[in-house]
Amino acid sequence: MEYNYDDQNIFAKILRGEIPNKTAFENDHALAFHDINPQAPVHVLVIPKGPYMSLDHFARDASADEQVGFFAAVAAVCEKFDLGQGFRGISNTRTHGVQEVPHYHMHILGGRPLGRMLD
Ligand code: IU
Repeated sequence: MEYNYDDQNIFAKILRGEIPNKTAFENDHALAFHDINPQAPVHVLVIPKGPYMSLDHFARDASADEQVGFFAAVAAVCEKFDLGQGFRGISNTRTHGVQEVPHYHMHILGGRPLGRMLD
């Protein structure tokens, strides 16, 4: 699926430093920051620095270095917030997935038992 990345989305502005964020971790290819409306004791969003709208676009179009950097950031967040008892990684995608911000992000939720998620 082709797509037009909107560089005015809120996470693009965060990446450019135009809007502040509460950074949890950063490397060359990814930024992790605390969600402004946390749904769990730990609720961090991990985003790639490149212009990818969704999980499938990132998986298809990002370079190996970008993908490794992104997942290194996911691992660093899990380590930093002591998520050894478990967590949930979610990437809401487009309309059916109720994605609100059109820049790929993975929610990392943890710090308490999360229950089943079926919807
Ligand atoms: P999405 O449905 O997966 O696209 O959810 C977007 C998330 O981004 C949601 O949990 C918001 O609370 C969060 N967020 C944020 O952390 N900072 C912002 O400035 C905005 C949204 I707008």
